[in-house]
Amino acid sequence: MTDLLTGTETVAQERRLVTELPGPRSRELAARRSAAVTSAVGSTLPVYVERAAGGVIVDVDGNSLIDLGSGIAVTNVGHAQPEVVAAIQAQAASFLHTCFMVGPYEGYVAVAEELDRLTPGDHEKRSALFNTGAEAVENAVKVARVATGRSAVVVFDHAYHGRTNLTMALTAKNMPYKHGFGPFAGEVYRVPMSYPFRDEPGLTGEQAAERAFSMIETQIGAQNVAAVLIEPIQGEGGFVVPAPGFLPALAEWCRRSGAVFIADEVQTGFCRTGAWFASEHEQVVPDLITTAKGIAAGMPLAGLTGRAELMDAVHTGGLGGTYGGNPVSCAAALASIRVMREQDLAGAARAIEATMLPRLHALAERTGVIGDVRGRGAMLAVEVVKPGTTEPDAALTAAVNKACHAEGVITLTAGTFGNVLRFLPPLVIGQELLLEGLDVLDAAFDAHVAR
Ligand code: PLZ
Repeated sequence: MTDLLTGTETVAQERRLVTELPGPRSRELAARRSAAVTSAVGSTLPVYVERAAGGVIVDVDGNSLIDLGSGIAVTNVGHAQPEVVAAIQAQAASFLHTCFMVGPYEGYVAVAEELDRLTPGDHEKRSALFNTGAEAVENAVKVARVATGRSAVVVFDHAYHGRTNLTMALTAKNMPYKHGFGPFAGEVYRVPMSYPFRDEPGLTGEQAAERAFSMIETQIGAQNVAAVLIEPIQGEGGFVVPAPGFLPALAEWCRRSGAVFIADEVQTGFCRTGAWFASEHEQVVPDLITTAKGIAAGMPLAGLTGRAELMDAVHTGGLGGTYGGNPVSCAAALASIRVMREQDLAGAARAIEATMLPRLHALAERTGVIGDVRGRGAMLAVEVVKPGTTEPDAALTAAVNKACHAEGVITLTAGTFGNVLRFLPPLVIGQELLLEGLDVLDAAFDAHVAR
């Protein structure tokens, strides 16, 4: 079937396995790949993609897989969303690139207007656009340093902010992100995160924040801190939701200390957690906010948005890049944002939570190997442990993950200890498809948990 609007093939929203996984065409491509592509880049799935739409990915052998990963929280509006595809096609037919620093265009301005409007807080804001989440984070640090005249950046245990040199320094986990790649950028200080499942029981968000402040004040000095940078819900670190009160306390400490509070919403942004941005769940208003991933449905685009006086503290020409805010990416972003608004995808994320949470809790109850079920909206996870303990079980996590893939359901892992299974379905996924994905997950646990 061909979609009349875009000319793209539509894809049946179903799980259908017609070969073993990987099938023969995928195996052929895997052989070509290993002769051509460095083994330093890995892939989660054993199959190669031919097309995708909505909540389904079809591989080169004709197998149809349920996507509970969204290309790591990117295709929030669904794969190949027709209005987004049409916007990309129309922009591609007009012009592909001029470089905004050379020949400016409306799309960039319109995306900045949307970001200024949609991000938390009704203060005067300005935005700049980049290509990747890591680039947005790097630029947030640049802005904070110029605006404060200070250099120290505070980050948290389990944080993930990217793979460039500065963002590797900001990222917590050694393997695979940092190992052997140092020396890393300086003036980065790590303090304890609020991690309710692993903190002493009963530790409140405010107490966890105090623990961080005392470390900042003794080891760095509040007057040296340019920025406190945090993911409101940690992504790669394992969907860690800090205890209530933690984020507001950090924001308040920054206000008192003259430091910039930066929310990295690269993974949590754009309706993923049931709100436009995860900071909203605790009415936190960041000074700067980084966005990427879900902003443009798969086209490379990232944003940095914040208080006008901070963003404009940088000298003209101080921020930029050849491709930042590419016109095709901007067209994709504007169409995606329109779809999110018109289809209330924040509400869709909350509906996904309402479907999934009881299922995940029942799974935990039945299997005894899930120590924690957590997340918000369509950003949910289970932390897999040895029964009755908090001891991570990365081997079981990997086995269940692989079993899901073999049955045509795309799941992802995360976590400092590799023991978190995370779920990031496209927000438009159909209820039946989602339930079928959960059935497969149940069966994968049952097959691997000893009784
Ligand atoms: N900040 C919060 O989640 C990207 C990375 C996967 P880029 N997360 C997925 C991997 O193994 O590389 C991410 C994020 C948060 C920043 C980033 C970086 O975004 O667009 O990958 O640079």
